[in-house]
Amino acid sequence: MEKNLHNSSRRSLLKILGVGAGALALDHFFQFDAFAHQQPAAGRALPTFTGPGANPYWNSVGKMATFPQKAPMVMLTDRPVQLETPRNYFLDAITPNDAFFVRWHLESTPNEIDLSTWRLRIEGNVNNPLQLSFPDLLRKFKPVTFAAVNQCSGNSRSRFEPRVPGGQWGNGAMGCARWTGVHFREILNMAGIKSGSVQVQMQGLERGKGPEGMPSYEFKKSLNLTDPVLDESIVAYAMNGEPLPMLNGFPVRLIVPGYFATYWVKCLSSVRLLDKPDENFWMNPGYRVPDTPGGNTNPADVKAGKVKMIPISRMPVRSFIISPDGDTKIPAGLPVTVRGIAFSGSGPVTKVEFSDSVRGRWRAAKLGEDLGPYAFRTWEAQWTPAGAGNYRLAARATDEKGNVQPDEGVWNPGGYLWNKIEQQEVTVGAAE
Ligand SMILES: Nc1nc2c(c(=O)[nH]1)N[C@H]1C(S)=C(S)[C@@H](COP(=O)(O)O)O[C@H]1N2
Ligand SMILES: [Mo]
Repeated sequence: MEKNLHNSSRRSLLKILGVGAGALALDHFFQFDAFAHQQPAAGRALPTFTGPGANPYWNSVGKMATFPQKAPMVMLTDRPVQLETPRNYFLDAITPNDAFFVRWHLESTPNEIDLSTWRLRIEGNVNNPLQLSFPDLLRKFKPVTFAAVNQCSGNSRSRFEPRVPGGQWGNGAMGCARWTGVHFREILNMAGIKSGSVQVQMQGLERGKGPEGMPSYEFKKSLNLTDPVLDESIVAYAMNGEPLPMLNGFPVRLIVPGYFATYWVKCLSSVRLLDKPDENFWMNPGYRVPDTPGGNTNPADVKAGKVKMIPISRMPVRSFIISPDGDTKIPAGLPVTVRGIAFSGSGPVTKVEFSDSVRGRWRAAKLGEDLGPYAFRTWEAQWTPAGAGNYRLAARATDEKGNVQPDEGVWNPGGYLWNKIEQQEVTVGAAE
């Protein structure tokens, strides 16, 4: 799954990044009206299938907006910036940088970074605290590259019934890129972890509103030092062979393959070894899921205080139909190629099945190129609608561990872990 970045592209990265080109002005773009609070019909979840017509609800309900280094994207909020990737980009397994979704929690996100003074600090319970410069990261460690899906814990939250608070994402709070960087473990080893350390904490550069010391003033996430995912995690300085867009965490972010994006700390600036578990807001109560099968519970049990909550970790298996998207009528009797993607946080997708009706039989779809166990896997299925009418197309993925997408939606108070089988309604017309 790993391969060295070619020396030439490393050199050009050094060149691009070494001369202070990291100073990217984000503050000179026009402001948007406050649609920050726009939500679909109060109290009603969006449908769990996407239908034909101009507003098929695959994405969230928002206006298109163009931010620096970004193509037009569906905007949820502008402060902090939250942008969803439009559906059509998922026809490919790799999501382009300029269309990769954006999610920040705090308002004051960095607009520019001066790489000549920027340092990555490794501190806390270590023998040898480090301050690594950007060239240090490129020169002192062996680069590795792999593709992995970054998905927000709250992707598809707008489907939750009953509705839960939080960004009402459609399905576009996810993306897959080829990440290049250095093994997190190598950096930790260089600093020398002192005995008695239990977790490693990652902190981003941005700050929140209000006084220092407020629970959410800084964005900090931690992983257990015993978690095997640390051996696969990298500090990435390139995304699809280019510097990370500022909004996606320039100059470096953590990549935690298989885990939800909340741990993929952007604009990573401090790595801190802790001798006790991190209880900061973003670890507790933030980003917790019920300690139940599939993270499923119900409002009554939560209210009764019966539900034990644990930190979110791996992404469940999912698949999506990307085309047809329901917008155009399909002629009866002619073959259509149904296309989509699938992925899982627990190793490779082994099977995608396709069906053309809710009670219909599942049949195997053809899997596309394998870009590694944590990447999107494209799939396609040939389908010839027999006659005119409305059809509900569905896709269902299975991963190597035998996990398969459920028929019913999950419910938990954070609006996390949605992976119900997706349906796409299409209209088939008589061929004229
Ligand atoms: N510094 C920092 N890193 C962060 C966050 C943040 O608010 N600040 N949000 C996390 C969450 S919850 C998500 S979904 C992803 C979004 O990554 P993206 O904006 O590159 O798509 O970043 C993660 N890393
Ligand atoms: Mo997220």
